[in-house]
Amino acid sequence: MASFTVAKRTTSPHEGQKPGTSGLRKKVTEFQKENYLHNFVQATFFALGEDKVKGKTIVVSGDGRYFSREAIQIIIKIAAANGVRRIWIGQNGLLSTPAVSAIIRNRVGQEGEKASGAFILTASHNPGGPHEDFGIKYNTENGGPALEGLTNKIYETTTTINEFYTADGLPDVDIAQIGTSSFTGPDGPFDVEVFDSADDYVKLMKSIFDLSAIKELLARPDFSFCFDGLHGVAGAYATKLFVQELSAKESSLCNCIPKEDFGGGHPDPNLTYAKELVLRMGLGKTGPPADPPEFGAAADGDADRNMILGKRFFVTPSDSVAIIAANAVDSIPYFRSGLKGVARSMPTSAALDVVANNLKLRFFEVPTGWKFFGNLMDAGMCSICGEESFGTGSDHIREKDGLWAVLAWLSILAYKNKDVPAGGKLVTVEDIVRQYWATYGRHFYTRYDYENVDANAAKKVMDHLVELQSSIPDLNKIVSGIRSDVAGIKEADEFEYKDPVDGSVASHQGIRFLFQDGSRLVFRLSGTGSVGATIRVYIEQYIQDKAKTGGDAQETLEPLVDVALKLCKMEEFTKRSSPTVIT
Ligand code: G16
Repeated sequence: MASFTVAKRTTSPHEGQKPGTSGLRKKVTEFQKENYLHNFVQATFFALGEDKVKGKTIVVSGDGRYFSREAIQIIIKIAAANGVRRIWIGQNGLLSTPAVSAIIRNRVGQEGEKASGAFILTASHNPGGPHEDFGIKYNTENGGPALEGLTNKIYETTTTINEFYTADGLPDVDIAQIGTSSFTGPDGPFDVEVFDSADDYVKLMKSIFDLSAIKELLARPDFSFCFDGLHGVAGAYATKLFVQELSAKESSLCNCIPKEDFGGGHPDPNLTYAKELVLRMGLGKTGPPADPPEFGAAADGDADRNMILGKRFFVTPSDSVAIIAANAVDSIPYFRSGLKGVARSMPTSAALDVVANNLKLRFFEVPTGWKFFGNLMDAGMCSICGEESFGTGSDHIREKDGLWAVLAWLSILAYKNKDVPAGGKLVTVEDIVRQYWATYGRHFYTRYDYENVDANAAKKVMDHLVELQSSIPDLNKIVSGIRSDVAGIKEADEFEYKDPVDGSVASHQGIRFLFQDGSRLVFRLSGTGSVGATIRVYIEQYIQDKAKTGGDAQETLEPLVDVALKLCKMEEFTKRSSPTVIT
């Protein structure tokens, strides 16, 4: 058995290691700088403290993007030198973000051990490759991303770090082979265990959903299904889940081989980047194919985001979470005894609020960032939550979950069609959404992203918006000068959240303009980009009149979009005449 010694290496701080909305995301070239990753990993161990590190089991894996393999070996050595007892790794270093959360919460090792945390190696939906993005984040005992108390401590430590520990004599571990590699160090034994990436996760999905009902749906001659893995880590789960468990045809999967550069694509499941799926579902600009599938879905690089499509039909993420919440108790065995509550992030449309109000459910509005749902779930206050940024999930884990969302929608479709005989009229995704709008009203919604904007220009936009809020009458004069066909503003603020469980306060979480008719404009800076600043503008209008819920979203929202862009002086400050992405 190979043995290692602990070496102390001197280092100096790297600037800018402050974790964003979900971890530290930078260009690969930044991570390749001398000791860049080492500093961050050691700072995390210092911030956690010895009692959360020594003798513990830690998961290390991710979406398999470029630089992951080198990063895993570096982390193994630093972990060993810091006294970690055991590292758990998915085969080839692949584990989706939701699977990591499930493993922390549920996996029990051969000696009865459980993981105390995880380094997840991903930059999520950002592209991968030598000149693209890499990322790392730490998840804690509850399976969720570290809260701000810990990430701030990690960041502070990175600003003063002057040494890290590494295991000298520890060879690189073969992460392609399932099995355990054992070593000895000054603290005793150290093991690296490599296991199948999908087993734990598939087991969890089987305990949540009625897979036989979904299997029956997929077997119907009038139903067809396709899933696009965008060459992210979802591919490591899709064949097992959809083909082996649910008997879907292999041809229903596309881009399901995980690649370190995501096949050169942008692994972001939205109408702009999931091009192949969008065309296949008949939503492309080049004209619909002969007969698109009834249901299509995609997940992002680390498989925590999802996009749901029907035949020639897009389901907005804000509607998706509201529809799942409205149908969960009937369609998904896990929720059979009722929902504890529901939650959404602040910029997500208020569709979920209407469902919560109708079903008399507890409701919470949190800042952007999945970590903010964790305390609510741990306290048994929330079952289902979602975000406009293509994230949906439940308290089965503490991350959003792309494949869970796909199974949730298939469960709803299976339930709605359970009494529809072969040859009868299939209830489609579009039928479900239109029925939902007819019952609850529709929140027309769009988001404009201005990516890689000069950071000073972005600051000017935000400062200007903060200033505008000081007088509502003055604000309304400006608004009516821009468009006379929009309602007046009744309230404006900078969103602040007080966590009802631990009382912590998160301030400056975006600027909101709330209109008399329930419309909303929200402006915030993204916390997930790796270069410059990204300004996000969220535009929403609620229409209850059944006769009007079927309209085109961009057309309906045009007056509010006009107000939003002129109000913030987007073009004047940023010199951008149009957004990079519209979702
Ligand atoms: C992360 C967070 C989400 C957030 C999203 C976008 O997702 O977990 O909660 O909504 O970023 O954040 P921002 O608007 O700050 O860019 P992911 O999928 O990137 O890990």
